[in-house]
Amino acid sequence: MTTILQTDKLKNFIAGEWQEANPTVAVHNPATSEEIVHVPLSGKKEVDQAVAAAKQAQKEWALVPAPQRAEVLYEVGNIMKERKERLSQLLTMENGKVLEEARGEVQEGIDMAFYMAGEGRRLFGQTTPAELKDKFAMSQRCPVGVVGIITPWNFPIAIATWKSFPAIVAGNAVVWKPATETPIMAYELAKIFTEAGLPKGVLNVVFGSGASVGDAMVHHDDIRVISFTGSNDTGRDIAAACGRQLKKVSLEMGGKNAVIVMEDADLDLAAEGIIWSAFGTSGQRCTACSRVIVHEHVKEQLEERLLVKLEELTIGNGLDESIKIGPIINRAGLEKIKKYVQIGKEDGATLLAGGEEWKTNGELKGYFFTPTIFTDANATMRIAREEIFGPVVSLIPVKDFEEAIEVNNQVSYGLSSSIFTNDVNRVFRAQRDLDTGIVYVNAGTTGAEIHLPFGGTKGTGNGHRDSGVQALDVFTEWKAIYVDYSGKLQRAQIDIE
Ligand code: UN1
Repeated sequence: MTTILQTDKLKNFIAGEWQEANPTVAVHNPATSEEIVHVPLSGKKEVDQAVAAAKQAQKEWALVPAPQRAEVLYEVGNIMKERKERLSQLLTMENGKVLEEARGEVQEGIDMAFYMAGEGRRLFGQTTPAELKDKFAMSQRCPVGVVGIITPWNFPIAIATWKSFPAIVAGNAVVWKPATETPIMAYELAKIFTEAGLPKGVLNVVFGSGASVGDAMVHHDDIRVISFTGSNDTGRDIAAACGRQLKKVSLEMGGKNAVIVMEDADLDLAAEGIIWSAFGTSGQRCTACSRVIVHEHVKEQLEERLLVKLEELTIGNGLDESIKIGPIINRAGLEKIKKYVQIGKEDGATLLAGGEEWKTNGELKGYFFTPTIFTDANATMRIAREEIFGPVVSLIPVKDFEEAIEVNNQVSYGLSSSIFTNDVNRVFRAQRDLDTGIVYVNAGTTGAEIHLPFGGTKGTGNGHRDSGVQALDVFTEWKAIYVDYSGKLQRAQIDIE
């Protein structure tokens, strides 16, 4: 590993310098349990240093014209393109997702670089008529200052780009806490930013746990925005702490996403969509399909098709191109999945396939779980309500379209949903009535594109969106500007003729 990474101990990136911090903890490849690098467990001291550096750098950065700020992002995109294969290999090593998916994730970051670089020449505000004569009115986006981003291990580079690129093009400086399970993508991205010419201090990376680094960021007076993707419990704590400080906070906290399969659907296509969105990334996506709401008339036909397609899923080390299903991130993740399978059985769902840890004959020492399908589940069961974050999907039979929509909307999350049908009227009713931030028609629940808003309703978030032009709303303040060129005092709402 040292040979590819050229280091066996990562350092924080503060004020443009690599700074050693202690103690450190080992990071393991989840497919092999092999130690790949050590990462610092920093604390408040390092956060304070990073925020001070960011605050200093942001003053200058905000004065750089946005199209020039964007030039750095174009360069970041170019370097990421050149290094796509290296980044993908490293991503598979630290996260476990199969190489094809790792390449897809890196591509998502490249797309975000060019998309947000384009914003350097937009960042549109509005001009609007003023209500008084000889008066001009406009609104403008302004940077907020120092922003804190906290990113998860399941998309360690894509989600980081969704947050850091809009923040940087808008003229903010960033303090970033990546997940300790997947620090290599942060290390690589910080190096790329440096080579692309980002001024020192505009991006700072502080490695460490949520309890120390994350907490220090959330409570730091000079961090004006927190953008977080991660667990629901942590997100709620962050929201409460930010609320007390009147700090802007953007949260994305997962889903309990469903594919609806109506009786008129193309069942082969539906089965393919379900398999990909339920078992891709071993189900460790916020957008993963974990419920299938199926019309009772086609339930058995769908089950048959799913079982056939399941046979094609090879499990193993994602670096091997023939593998379709990689490992679970760590022991705790695996234990959680096992626990939910047990709960599903106890609650009376029927186990159709999988349901157990995948044994590796001693060759691979990682954490693997077989793709698992429950059937005849109902909407009240815990496996149909709680986020499992693993390759487990539950079929819930329903009588009609109305019931399908109701079951979809019953959960406390609202990230993604999907419907397979060939009835155009149902398509339009579904896209109106599905209470999620993302809706797919005749496709699974994963695969969001970066130029559209990413996020959801209810327990998934707090109304903000990652990616898309909407991400700029998180990292900018609106300023309304009035210029009176009448040469006299004109009172709004009063001096109207
Ligand atoms: C996530 O799981 O948090 O839509 C992100 C998708 C990917 C991003 C997932 N483009 O599945």
